[in-house]
Amino acid sequence: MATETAPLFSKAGEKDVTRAIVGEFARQFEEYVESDVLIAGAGPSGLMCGKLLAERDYKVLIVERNNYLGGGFWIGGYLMNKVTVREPADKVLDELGVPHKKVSEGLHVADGPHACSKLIAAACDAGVKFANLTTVDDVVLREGGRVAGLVINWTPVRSMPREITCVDPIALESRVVVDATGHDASVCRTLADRGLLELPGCAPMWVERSEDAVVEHTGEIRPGLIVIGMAVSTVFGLPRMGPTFGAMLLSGQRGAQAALAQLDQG
Ligand code: 48F
Repeated sequence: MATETAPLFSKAGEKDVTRAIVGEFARQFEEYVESDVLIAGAGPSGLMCGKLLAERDYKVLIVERNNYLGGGFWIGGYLMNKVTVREPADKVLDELGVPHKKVSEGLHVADGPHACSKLIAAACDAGVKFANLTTVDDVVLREGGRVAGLVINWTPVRSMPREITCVDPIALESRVVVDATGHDASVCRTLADRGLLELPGCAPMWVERSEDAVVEHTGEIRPGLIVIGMAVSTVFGLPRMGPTFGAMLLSGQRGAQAALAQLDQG
């Protein structure tokens, strides 16, 4: 005769699972309708910036159009998952606990999945929250041209025929907005489309110039709007750098300093 063994798992059923997801999602979403910092894009620059601001106890939400976080940091280049950083950004890898190898003078290599997952985990540990599968459509613009929030929609809405989905977006407010959307510079583009900003696009690759230039140009470009990472190249017409990530990490740090200069004023 077969004997019944006690179940391994708790008795929570389907309705409990659904309630847990809906309840927690709605609670967090409502809480983050207003935050200190909204970051568009969860690539290396956005994650780095968010981590540092959340470590200072600021309320940070990163809006990411994909279902996965990390942007281009999983893959080094040409579909190969080794990422490079040039010194001095190897120190950031040390801080994150990412193993890396010095392969030539001033150049370090790490595993993309290891580096990217450590950075995501560090941002989560610091308290950053995420709205993924969510696309930034527009900005909230206030008096004096101050960027005061982001207009967002579910990413799938974009890929559905207009006659089926006429779904209005919703808006989130924040004290500071950061454009970390990479080459697209999606937030800045909403201003450029209205003639409020020039957007020359990035110049051809030149790694020795581009990394320094991106970090130097990182900062506030309009009241309330900070630009970081590859979006800086697009906005200032700087050379691209290809598959090396030191400037993304240091630009994220510099963007966080620019945000703190505003947030710490109270
Ligand atoms: O592209 P991405 O990794 O930007 P980054 O932090 O780093 C750039 C490097 O990966 C690499 C490089 C230099 O090393 O050339 O490209 O500047 O991450 C940008 C993130 O923003 C998301 C996008 O899916 C990606 O994860 N994103 C872009 N547009 C939107 C967006 C949008 N409109 N709404 C939400 N997310």
